[in-house]
Formats: sequence, structure tokens, C-alpha cells
Amino acid sequence: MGKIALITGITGQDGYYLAKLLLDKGYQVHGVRQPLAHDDTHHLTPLRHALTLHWGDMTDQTSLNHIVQSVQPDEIYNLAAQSHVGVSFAVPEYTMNVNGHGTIRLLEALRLYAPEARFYQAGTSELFGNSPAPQNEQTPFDPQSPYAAAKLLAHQAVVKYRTQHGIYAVNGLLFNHESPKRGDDFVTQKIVKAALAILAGQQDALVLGNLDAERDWGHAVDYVEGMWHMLQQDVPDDFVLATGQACSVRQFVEEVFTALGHQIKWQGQGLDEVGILVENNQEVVRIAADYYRPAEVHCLIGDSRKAQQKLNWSASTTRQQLIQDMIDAQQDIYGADIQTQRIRA
Ligand code: F7E
Repeated sequence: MGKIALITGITGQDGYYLAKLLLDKGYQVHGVRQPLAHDDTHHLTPLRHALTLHWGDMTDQTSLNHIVQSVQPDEIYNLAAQSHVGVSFAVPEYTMNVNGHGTIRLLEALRLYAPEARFYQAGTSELFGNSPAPQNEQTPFDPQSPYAAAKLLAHQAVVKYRTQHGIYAVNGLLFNHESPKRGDDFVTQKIVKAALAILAGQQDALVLGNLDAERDWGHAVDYVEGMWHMLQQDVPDDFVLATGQACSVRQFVEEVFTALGHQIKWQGQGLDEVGILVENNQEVVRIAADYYRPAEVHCLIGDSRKAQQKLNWSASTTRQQLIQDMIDAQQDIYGADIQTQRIRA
């Protein structure tokens, strides 16, 4: 019989890709879904029949105990989080409760009810904050947000459960990873959907915050492979996963419009900067102070040589392929318009 995996945060982007990967490998996949008022399982529709979902929440120890005890997983992937860095400034206590204390609750459930299970923690490049790039496993942490502070608590808990309790527990220090399933509030998806809507005449402009932030954007489908590899090693260890290539938010906007056959030029500075379509001077990008964060992480570029050497992992999808995949996924909505843009280009 195949192994049993338990995924928290299965309803999110990474949950979908990881569940798909594990089902393809013959795992029995269980997931935790929150008792929310709305149905949050729409991402999972193509896999739904093959999954077992349990009601639970990272803020509720009893539910986690019960799930871990009854499922008896071989592997636990802790992907559940309040994952929006900007939002964490508005809800710092909740973010710490879910991302930080929630991880400890799940580790306790494992320690008490399934101590042989292997544990993957969704760590993040946000831990590196403004430590100089490129960042790797040796780079000092410098959390800039409540999100990063909460993830730092989780990171340290994982290390302690590994060293003090002898549990196979690892941290994946993952740089930004995107896909067609990325939430609309993250900047890549926001840019892709807005560009398509603007070019289809359905949206006036794309309103953004800090255009200068640089991120190392990969494709989620590659990163879930890395998560799985981290749990198949002889000795548990922490790994950075990244592409090693970064660009600014401004350049990402340019690349999305280029992929759609249009060119952007920039005018003005700071809050007055605007992005204009070269062909007709239409103002398509504006800046609003609302989207700036109280503290920004300026430049994240990952050095994932350790993962390459020990896990034989590397990010195989380029940023151009990622952008194309995100655009293509919108075909149903903007199909005709995308075709038109390509012909004009
Ligand atoms: O922001 C800037 C923003 O929200 C990227 C999460 O998965 O990756 C993600 O966190 C950059 C930031 O992702 C807008 O200030 C400008 O510099 O897409 P994001 P993130 O904060 O990097 C890490 C690795 C995680 O662990 C997180 O869970 O883009 N930016 N204008 C904007 N960002 C947003 N969201 N919206 C804007 O309008």
C-alpha cells in the first residue's frame, strides 16, 4: 500500500500541486480544510474525488490532534498559513497564531500521536529580509514583517523538534513561487489578470505599490517536487529552493505586457510614476500608497546550490514560461482577446 500524506493548507496553490504530485506517486492524500463560511475547495476540483478532507484549523489543537491520530500519516506537509505579507501588518496576532503557534500545535500533535511521521514546514525567503542577496541556508535571518516573525518562530520550532525530540522535521526556505492558481492579491496574478482585463477594455488601470522590489519568481509546480525530496533524505535538513533569477515588479509588468504583444514605458517618479502603452499613450499602470508596506523587503535572490547538490533539485520553469502559463490559464475568459493581441504583435 502507498504511503499516507497529510497536507495542511491543501486548498491553496501549493496544496493543489503537492496533492497532485503525491497522488501521481501513489500516496493516499489527506488534507485539512478550515470550517469557513464559503467553499474554499474550488482549486481542488480535478483531484477532489481522490482526496480525503478533514475539518480542522491551525488555531485548534484538538482538531489537529484528532486528525493526526486518526490518519496516522507517514508524511505531514504544513502548508497552512496566513500567507500574505502585506495583510500580516493588519492582523499580526492572528498571523502569529496561525503561522507560528499553529506550527507548534501541529508538531505537538505529531510528537504525541505519530512520532515516526516526517514533517515538512513551509518556510520562506521572507525570513532573510534585507540580508544581502543572494541568500542561502547560511544567510542571517532579518524578518521585516509580522508574517516573517511568525514564520521565524515556526522555523526555530522545527529545528528544535528535530534536534531535541529526534523528529524528522525540515524547513523548506522557498522563494516566491507562482502559478495560474496563485491568489489574486499576490502581485504576479494581480498584474497578469489586470493586463488582460485592460487590453480587453474591461479595466481602466493596474494600481500597484512598490515597483522597485525585486523577487526571485519560480513556478509552484517545480517547488512542490523539492518539498517531497526534502522528506526522502536519510538525514533531515533545511534547504533553500529558488531559481537564482530575479527581477523587479516594474520589469515583471513589462514582461507580462510584452508577452501580450505590447510595450510599456514609464514616466514620473514615486507615487506619481505611471506606466504607459507605447502604441497609444494609454495610462495603464498607476501607483497608490495603500499598496506600500510599512516595511519592505527589497531584494530576494535565492542560491539553491545545496538543493541542487543534495536533492538533485533545480527550478526548471523560466519566468517567461511562468508568465505564459499564467496568461494561458485565463484563455476561457480572455481567449479571443489574447489571440487578437498576438496577431497584432
Ligand atoms: O509581493 C510588491 C510587494 O504579495 C511581492 C508570499 O507567497 O512570497 C510571497 O510574499 C512584491 C512585494 O508576495 C503590489 O511590496 C507592489 O515587494 O506578491 P507579493 P511576497 O510579499 O513576496 C513569499 C516568499 C512568501 O512566503 C509569502 O507567503 O510585490 N508589490 N505592488 C505588491 N504586492 C502586492 N501583493 N500587491 C501590489 O499591489
